[in-house]
Amino acid sequence: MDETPVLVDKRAGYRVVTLNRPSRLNSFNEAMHRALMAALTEAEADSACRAILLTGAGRGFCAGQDLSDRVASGDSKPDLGHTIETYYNPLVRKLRALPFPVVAAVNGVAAGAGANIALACDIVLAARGASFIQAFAKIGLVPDSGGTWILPRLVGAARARGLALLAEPLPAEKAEAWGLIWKAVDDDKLMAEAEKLAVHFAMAPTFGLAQIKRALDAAETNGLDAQLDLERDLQRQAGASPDYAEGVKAFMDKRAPNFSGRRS
Ligand code: T3D
Repeated sequence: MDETPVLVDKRAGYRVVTLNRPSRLNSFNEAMHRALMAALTEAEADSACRAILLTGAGRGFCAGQDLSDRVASGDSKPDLGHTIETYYNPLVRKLRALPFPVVAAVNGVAAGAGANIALACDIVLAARGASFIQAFAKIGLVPDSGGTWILPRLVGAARARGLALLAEPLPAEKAEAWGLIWKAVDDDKLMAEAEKLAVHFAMAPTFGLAQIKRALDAAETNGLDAQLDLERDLQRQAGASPDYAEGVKAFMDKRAPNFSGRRS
C-alpha cells in the first residue's frame, strides 16, 4: 500500500520531497497531486527553506498520470483538460515560481507528465539507469505539463519532435548529451550528488537565485531590450539585498560568505 503519497524530510535549509507511490512508479492520482502541492506550498511559506530536492521512491521517478484512474467506463469520457487545469498546470507554475532552486533527482524512469515535471525543476540530475519518455503519443495524448514548451527550448525542434512523436525512452546519458538535463550520475551516487547541490543552495544567496530564475524565465519571451531593462531592475533589487552586501564584504575580507538567505 502507498499510504502517504508524498514524503517530506526537513533538513537544515532544504526539504527532500519524495513521490511515494512506488507500486505504480509514483504515477499521479489526485491524492498525490494534492500532497505534492501542499508540500511545495508549505516549503515556500517557510522562510528557512532555501531549496527543494524532488525525487521518487522505489525504482521509478514518476510515470505521469495514473492510468488506472482513466479506464473508460461506458460512454463517459474524462475531461482531461480539467485535470490539466486543476493539477498539472498549477504544479508546473508553482515549481517555476518557487523563490529558491528545485533540484530533481531522477532516480528511474520519468514518463509522461513525470518527465516534464522533472524538466520543470531548476537543476535535473538523473541516475544513469534512468530514462525520460514522452509517453503521451503511445496512448493518443499530447505532451503536457509544459513538454511542448520546454522540449524545443532544451533540445531543439528536430529532437523535440522525435521525442514527442516517437515516445521512445531517452536514456539519462543521452539526455545530458542533448542538453535536456544538467547531469547523469552513477545510480549509487545520485542522492549524494543531489544532496550536495541542495546543501549548496541552502547556503546560497537565495534572493539573488530567485531573481536569476525570474530573469531566465522572462528571457523565453522577452526581446533583448526588454530583457536588458529587466536585468537592470532585478540587479537593482539584488544589489539592495543583505546577501549582496555580505558577498562583497566576504570577498574583501577573503573569507567564505555567510548568506542569510533572506528572500527580500
Ligand atoms: O489523464 C490526465 O489527467 C491527463 C494528463 C496526462 C498526463 C500523463 O502523464 S499521460 C501519460 C501517462 N503515463 C504513461 O503513459 C506511462 C505508462 N507507463 C509506462 O509506459 C511504463 O510503466 C514505463 C515505461 C513508465 C515503465 O515501464 P516498466 O516496464 O519499467 O514498468 P511497468 O511494469 O510497466 O510498471 C510497473 C508497475 O507500475 C506496473 O504495475 P504492476 O503490473 O506491477 O501491477 C504498471 O502497471 C504500473 N504503472 C506504471 N505506469 C503507470 C502504472 N500504473 C498506472 N499508471 C501509470 N502511468
